[in-house]
Amino acid sequence: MERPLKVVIAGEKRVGKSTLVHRFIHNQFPLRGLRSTVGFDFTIKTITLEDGATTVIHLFDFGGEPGYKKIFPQYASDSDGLILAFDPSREETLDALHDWINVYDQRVRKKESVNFLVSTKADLGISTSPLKINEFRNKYPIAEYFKTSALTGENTQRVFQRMAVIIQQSRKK
Ligand SMILES: Nc1nc2c(ncn2[C@@H]2O[C@H](COP(=O)(O)OP(=O)(O)OP(=O)(O)O)[C@@H](O)[C@H]2O)c(=O)[nH]1
Ligand SMILES: [Mg+2]
Repeated sequence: MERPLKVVIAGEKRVGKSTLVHRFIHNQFPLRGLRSTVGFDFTIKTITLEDGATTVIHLFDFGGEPGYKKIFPQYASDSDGLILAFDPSREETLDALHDWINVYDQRVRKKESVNFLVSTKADLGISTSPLKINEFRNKYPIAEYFKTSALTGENTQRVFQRMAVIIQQSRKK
């Protein structure tokens, strides 16, 4: 069997990482809200791709507490994919992603991982300036950018589907 795809999700506290994962796994918005993640949560999910093939994803959802940046590289260093999440209603959470990337540094810069930039909470109707997004994308090798909402389900399956497809393509090279 094919090696599972290891995907890591990072970003500041309360941007909605765990809620995005919850929506992806259970197809539901957690009504009571989730607790802040302590360390990281690990989830395994089998997904079916558009061509009917199945693949297993191992998801590591990191808590955004600054102290976790120390443990992040140790667990993230051999991952295939990185999802960088920010909350458009708090633009500083986009700026803070530079820090998360710096911790993850080598794999991103050497293009050893497939990196996505993901904004959350699209249902709030606050968008980030395309200029800022482009600036970020020019600085780092970001394969794709998605606007998501765990509340409405917008793009929540698509992010993970695309991640799986692109990782598989990069493995075949
Ligand atoms: N309106 C709206 N709120 C959201 C959405 N996703 C998450 N939230 C809210 O944002 C808050 C934080 O969500 P979490 O998923 O716990 O955030 P996190 O990034 O995992 O936070 P840490 O584990 O502390 O790093 C919660 O109150 C969620 O209900 C969304 O798509 N829309
Ligand atoms: Mg969390």
